[in-house]
Amino acid sequence: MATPTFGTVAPSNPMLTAWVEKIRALAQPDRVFWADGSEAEKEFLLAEAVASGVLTKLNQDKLPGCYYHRSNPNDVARVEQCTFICTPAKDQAGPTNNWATPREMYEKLYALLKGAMAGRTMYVVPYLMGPPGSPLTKVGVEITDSIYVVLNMRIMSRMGKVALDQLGAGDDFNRGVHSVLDCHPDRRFIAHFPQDNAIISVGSGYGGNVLLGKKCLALRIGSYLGREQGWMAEHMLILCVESPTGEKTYVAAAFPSSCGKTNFAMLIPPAAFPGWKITTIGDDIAWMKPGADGKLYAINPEAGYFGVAPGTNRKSNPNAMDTISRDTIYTNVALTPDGGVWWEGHDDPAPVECLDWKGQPWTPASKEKAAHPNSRFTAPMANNPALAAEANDPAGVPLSAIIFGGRRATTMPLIFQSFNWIHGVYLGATMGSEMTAAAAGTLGQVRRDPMAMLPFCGYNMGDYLNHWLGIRRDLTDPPRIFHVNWFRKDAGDKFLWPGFGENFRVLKWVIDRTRGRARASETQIGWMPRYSEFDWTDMDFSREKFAQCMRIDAAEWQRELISQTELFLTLHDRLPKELIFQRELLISRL
Ligand code: GTP
Ligand code: SPV
Ligand code: MN
Repeated sequence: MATPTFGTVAPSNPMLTAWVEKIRALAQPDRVFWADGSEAEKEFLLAEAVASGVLTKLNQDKLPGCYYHRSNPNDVARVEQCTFICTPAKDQAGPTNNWATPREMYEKLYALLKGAMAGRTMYVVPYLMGPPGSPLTKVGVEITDSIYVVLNMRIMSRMGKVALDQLGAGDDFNRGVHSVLDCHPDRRFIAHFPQDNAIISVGSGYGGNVLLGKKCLALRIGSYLGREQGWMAEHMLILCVESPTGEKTYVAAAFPSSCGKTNFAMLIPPAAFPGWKITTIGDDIAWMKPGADGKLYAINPEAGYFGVAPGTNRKSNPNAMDTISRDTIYTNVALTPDGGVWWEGHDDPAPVECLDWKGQPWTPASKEKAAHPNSRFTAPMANNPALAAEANDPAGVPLSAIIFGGRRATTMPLIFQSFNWIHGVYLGATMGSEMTAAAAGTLGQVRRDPMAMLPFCGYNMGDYLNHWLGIRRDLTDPPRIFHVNWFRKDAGDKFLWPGFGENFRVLKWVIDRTRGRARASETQIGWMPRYSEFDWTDMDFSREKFAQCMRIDAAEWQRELISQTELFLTLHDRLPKELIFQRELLISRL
């Protein structure tokens, strides 16, 4: 029997093959591999990745179809300082992005790519962001010299033939080029060329830097295209709340990186709410567009989850634990002697001995963490027991609510509702959050992260906020906007709110508000629930504790308003007047 050969069939689209030939001639790989997304190809690539040491096969009895990867220790998170928006004029990228001219950046990166793939295979990965057939869906093609990227892209996107079919003979696809080069921080650039619908990423092998469909296309390029074409690309989960009578309410929520989107999207209501169910449409990205009926419709452009491992366990997120029990790639977690995985906050007790994320022997006595705080799993969304049928619906889902929320030890109450759309946009625009391990930088420091999009907005942030206000014109039934904070702490540095599944009590008030059946009191900062408006069945949470979670502290708000000044000054020349007025109104109310 002839040995099957993989990756040898080039597609017939001449625009695509001409571009691939241009990159091949530049990067000089030993061979070109055309990915078709088939199961047989997956097995072939997995075997190759194991043979070359990129992946380790995990214990297949415990974790069928699961593999393990360690990244270079210098390459464990997104790198905002190396991320560029390349436009002819600086003010197109705006004050919150690193900027270079396209000409300058192409020149620099083509020089780095010259001969860079010698001795390597160049993979060509066609993919869809969005369900096949959706008017919002986009085609991308990623050229990469990383087999790890190919295997992750086939989980995170609809990859291979399905994308070539949608592209047909057309030229409308995102052109992405990725090379790990020598994985040196000095030669690490994530460059976006919005006007060319193109991306070049070099010098990294990690997640958001290299899975180009995700943050690069679906958010940075997507947000740019969305403004031109009348839609929005947002760093949001999408979920469906189903009541015992089968009533469905769709909610999107923007929390900054590592602030709870995956957990909220997979939430299981407490036992005290029989018949209530939450299903997941997406856990990280939403593409949203006003529909003909004046509602805001959202799709999840992704097909998988690239989720934070630490803290994920049977109690905090059972659906995630089921999702990652098979067909999953684990990156930078700890490897146990029996071919299993472990991380801080796993259900299993710390292993007596294991290898940490750097491959070093680790015991519970070790001072370092066994798993990197930004260690991740890549898993197909089809594995999620709570996957919503709507996740594959080309029409998307009509949103009733949008929730903003950051990681705030102080100031921000558990929940409040904006007075209206403009006030809601102000809440999103001024959102603050403590920095997490998802990006290289200072942990714990509060920074302004408008709509959780600070690292992901592909154009001028002032124009972006104007776009948010402008979208309202196409909505006769806009989603109501809310603000949450699961992370407020007491004087002893303990979280005041238990979070996770108990967040359902907050979510229930949100959806009841959108349906006009929950009460609220008007406060200086927005509409807030009283203690009695929450259903506390089976939860021991006193009036006093709730008051602590909801407290509006004058001194804290004074500091909050002062710290917003910095953002407003940064954005001053394009900041919408509406937001300045909202701030003035808030000051006068306080
Ligand atoms: P990205 O994938 O980086 O965009 O992050 P994400 O927003 O999806 O964050 P994720 O749900 O993975 O949560 C990140 C961390 O926050 C994990 O360590 C969780 O355990 C923790 N977390 C999530 N929800 C809650 C909550 O309600 N309360 C508390 N205290 N921690 C939470
Ligand atoms: C985030 O940082 O918001 C992520 C992980 O979702 S990454 O894909 O690495 O950007
Ligand atoms: Mn994210």
